[in-house]
Amino acid sequence: MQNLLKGKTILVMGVANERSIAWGIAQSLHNAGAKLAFTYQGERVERRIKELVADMPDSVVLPCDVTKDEEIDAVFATLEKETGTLHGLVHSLAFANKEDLEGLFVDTSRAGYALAQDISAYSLVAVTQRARKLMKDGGSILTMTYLGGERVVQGYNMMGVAKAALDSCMKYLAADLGPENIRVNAISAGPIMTLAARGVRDFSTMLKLVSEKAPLRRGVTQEEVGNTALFLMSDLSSGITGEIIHVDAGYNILA
Ligand code: N5H
Repeated sequence: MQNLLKGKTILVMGVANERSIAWGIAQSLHNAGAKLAFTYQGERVERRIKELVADMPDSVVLPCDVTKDEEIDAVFATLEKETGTLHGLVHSLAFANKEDLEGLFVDTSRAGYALAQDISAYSLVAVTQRARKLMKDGGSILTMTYLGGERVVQGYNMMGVAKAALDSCMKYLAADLGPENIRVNAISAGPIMTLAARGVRDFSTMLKLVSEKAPLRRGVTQEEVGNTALFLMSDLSSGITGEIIHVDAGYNILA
C-alpha cells in the first residue's frame, strides 16, 4: 500500500488532536505516499496540529472556519498557488450545541438547528464547490457520517438530522460531479473516543454497549477508518460513488 497515493495531493479538514478520526485518516494517506494539506479551526488546535504534522515536511496547514466563505476561499486560493491540482478531500467535521445533543430533539431551537446544519452538512457543499475547480484530473471526496442519520439513535438528536442532510448532500454532489470523474462518498464509523465525543454525556456507556453487540464484538479504531479512507481516496475504489461504507464492526446490520 506504500505507493497507492503517490503523486496525489489531499486536503484533510477536521484534525483537532491525535485522537481525531481525521488524524487516523491522515496517517493512512501519508503512509500511502500522499502529499497532505490540513485545515484547522482555532488557535489551540493550530498549536496541536503543527506538532502533529512536524514529521510530514511537505504538508500545508491552513486556518478555516467553515461558517465563513472568505476563509474557505482563502484555503483554496492558497492550495491553487502551492499545489495547483487537488486529487482528494476529506471532510471530517461537525458541530451541534451541547444542549441540542441532550434531552429531546423536539426542543431544538431555530438557531441550534441552523448552526448544526451549517457546520455539519452545508460545509460539505461549500468545500466541494471550491475543490471541484482544483480537481482537474478527477478526484475523490469523503465525508464522515453516523448511523444516527439513517435511524433514530437515542441522544444523537440534532446531529442525526444534520447527518441525514449530509448523507443526502453527499449523494446529490456525487450525481453532479460524476461526469467530471469526481467521486463523493461517506464513511459511517462506529463510535470512537475523540475530543468531540468526549464531551458527550454517557458516551463511554454507548461505546461499551455497541462493542458488546456488534457482530465483531468490538469497536473500531481510527486506523480502520483510515484504511477505508485510503481505499476511497485511491483508484482501487474507482467504481464507487454516492456510497455510505459502514466501518462499524457490523453494528448497522442489527435490528
Ligand atoms: C448517540 C451518540 C451520542 C450523542 C451525540 C454525539 C454527537 C457528537 C458529534 C458532535 C460533532 C459533537 C459536538 O458538536 C460537541 C460540541 O457540542 C462540544 N464539543 C466541542 O466543541 C469540542 C471541543 C470540539 C472538538 O467538537 C467539535 N465538534 O468541533 C453518538 C455516538 C454514539 C457516536 C458519535 C460520537 C458520533 C459523532 O457524530 O461523532
